[in-house]
Amino acid sequence: MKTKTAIITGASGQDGAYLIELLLKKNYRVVAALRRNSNINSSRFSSFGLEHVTNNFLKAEIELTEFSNVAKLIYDKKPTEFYNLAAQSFVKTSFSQPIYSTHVNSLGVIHCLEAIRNFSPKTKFYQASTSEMFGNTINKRINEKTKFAPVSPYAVTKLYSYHMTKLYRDAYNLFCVNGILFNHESPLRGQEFVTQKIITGLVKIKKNKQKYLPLGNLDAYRDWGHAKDYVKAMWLMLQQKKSTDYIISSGKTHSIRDFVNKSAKYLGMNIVWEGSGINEIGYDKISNKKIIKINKEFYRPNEVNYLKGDSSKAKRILKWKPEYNLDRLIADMCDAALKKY
Ligand code: NAP
Ligand code: G4F
Repeated sequence: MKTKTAIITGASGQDGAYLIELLLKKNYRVVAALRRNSNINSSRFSSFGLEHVTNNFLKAEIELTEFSNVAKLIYDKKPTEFYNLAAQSFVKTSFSQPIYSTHVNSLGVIHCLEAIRNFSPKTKFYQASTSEMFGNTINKRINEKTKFAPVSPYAVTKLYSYHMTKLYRDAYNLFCVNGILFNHESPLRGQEFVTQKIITGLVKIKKNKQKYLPLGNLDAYRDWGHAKDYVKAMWLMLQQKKSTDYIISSGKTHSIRDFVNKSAKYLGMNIVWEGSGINEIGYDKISNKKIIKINKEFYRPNEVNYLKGDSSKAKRILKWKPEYNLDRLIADMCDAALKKY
């Protein structure tokens, strides 16, 4: 059988690392598309023993906002599959850098689609879409038919790309898929995202390397899964006969406060909350120390208060079955942080 080639943009990110590992196990030739200065971040896939380029693991330089970079890579490699994971992915930064976020998350995607249409129309395209596009859907389970109502620049940039991906599928008959993924985390999650920030902070406090953990809105709810499970869904989406869009989620939702309580419990702490709003404080009953403070800086101008997804379609068609629940995810992240610090 002919070796399949996959290009992965955002290869130095959390999902990139897990997807590289998965595809290499499936005997793909993987091209990790990286920015020039992504080298410092290639530590993520180095953690899987991928230090050096081999016949099946190649690296290519890409800046998604440069059409010539994207076009040349697609023209040269004519990949079987193209996973577009690159993005300015931090919602809070999209409020301070909306134009830059649009360049990467919206124009970057049309660069990929145009290059595929012109130079490699048989390439199957995966777009990293997001649950953020739905905005506020209080107490509703979100499925592929739920109305979009984005409330951040990030979500708007991603919604443009969602529609373009669908348009290229419908108008040009290309194999284009939107994976609409809910929050997924792992030991490789970036330090700025709330789950990693909480776990790293609590571990450092436990080891006397940090005094306080400053947080923002504790009452937002997120539907969290493990990145390792979610990249399997990405791959499955591109193995189908027909291209369509899928929601990938755990189907359960928890507040940031729940996540703090559960992580603290796993680490042998017991948080008691006192006060409210900006004056709320978290004490550890075991050490009798004040360890969590609220800081306005971590609030956003607009918030998605509640996310809960319904992955029935992915379970039915892709036979996707996640292995991790929230407790296992927290255990995996805490164990990794305890080892690291
Ligand atoms: P991540 O860890 O933040 O990784 C983002 C990647 O994009 C990094 O490799 C980064 O490279 C690359 N990148 C950023 N700007 C670029 C540019 N201009 N040109 C080329 N590469 C660029 O994100 P992730 O958590 O793995 O998420 C992967 C994708 O899924 C993103 O598109 C994200 O928006 C989307 N998504 C994530 C989640 C989630 O919960 N994780 C949920 C739904 C959707 P550098 O290392 O050089 O910065
Ligand atoms: O971890 P977060 O920064 O993730 P967010 O905003 O939900 O976005 C992530 O998931 C999306 C999918 O739904 C992806 F598309 C996106 O790329 C990214 O991966 O924040 C989660 C929640 C927010 O409600 C935020 O307001 O946690 C709240 N939060 C409270 N304190 C905080 C903090 N978030 C961060 N980052 N830092 C805090 O101190």
